[in-house]
Amino acid sequence: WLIFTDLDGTLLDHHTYSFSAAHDQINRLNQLEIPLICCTSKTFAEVIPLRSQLKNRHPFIVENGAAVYLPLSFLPERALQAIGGAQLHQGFWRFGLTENRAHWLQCLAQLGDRFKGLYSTFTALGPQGIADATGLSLEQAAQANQREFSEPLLWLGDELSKIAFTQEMNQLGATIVEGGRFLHIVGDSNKGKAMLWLQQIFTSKARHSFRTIAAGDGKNDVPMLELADYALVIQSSTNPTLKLTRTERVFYSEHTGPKGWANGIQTILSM
Ligand code: 2M8
Ligand code: MG
Ligand code: MG
Repeated sequence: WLIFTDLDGTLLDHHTYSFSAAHDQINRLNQLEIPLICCTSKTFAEVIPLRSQLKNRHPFIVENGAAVYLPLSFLPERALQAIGGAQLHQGFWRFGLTENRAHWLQCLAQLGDRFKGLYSTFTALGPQGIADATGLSLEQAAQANQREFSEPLLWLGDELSKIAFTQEMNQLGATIVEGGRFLHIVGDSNKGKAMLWLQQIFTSKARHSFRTIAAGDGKNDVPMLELADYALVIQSSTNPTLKLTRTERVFYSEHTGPKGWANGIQTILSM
């Protein structure tokens, strides 16, 4: 098994960011040596402290699939060279799968004043603004703002102008992904593509295939929920429950956040 999990609203409570209700299930996965792979909108700087709280040593995916990080010892030098594109980043190998943050900020700048006042970017909000919008501490908000490959923004306008904005950004090569609170400007990457990319690395390393579970609660999780062998859709406390195209091997959690996650993972693993 490989388990790919979203964090906010899935493994972490949407409001408190606590994973205590999933604590026992996380320990069970560690005992069973089932890799728990964080696949999140969060940044590298946010995942590092969370990973140590979770006692997690596995690779992880950040910024909605824009980059994959591997621990330095995860692959031998030869395998890294065969893949290509690895960059050393603060004690990890980073694989960027899309353009960087500066590129997406340039695209926004190209729109000029047309959507002025209808959104506020993370860059404009700054740590205090991000903390106010999310309930994160100032320190955590600063980590959320250390983005490498994407730019989240708070949409302040109506639905129609959001559609127009999305179309214009699409024409510039950007994709607009909805998270729990924010719109994320990303490239051609998503959580599903990054999951398959990393699954392939695990498969070549182990020389056997894995059954995969993806768990998530938001629209940004749909690509991985559609592609994994088993999908665990977590009930959201703020948005309508996701609808997937697939009907086979999909589980809908009975509870929101980490409680729903823990029960759902247990159900799937015991099948
Ligand atoms: C943002 O991500 C969530 C994910 O659903 C959202 O869009 O609401 C990201 O900026 C992330 O870095 C941050 O930690 C999170 C905080 O709620 O918001
Ligand atoms: Mg989520
Ligand atoms: Mg997320």
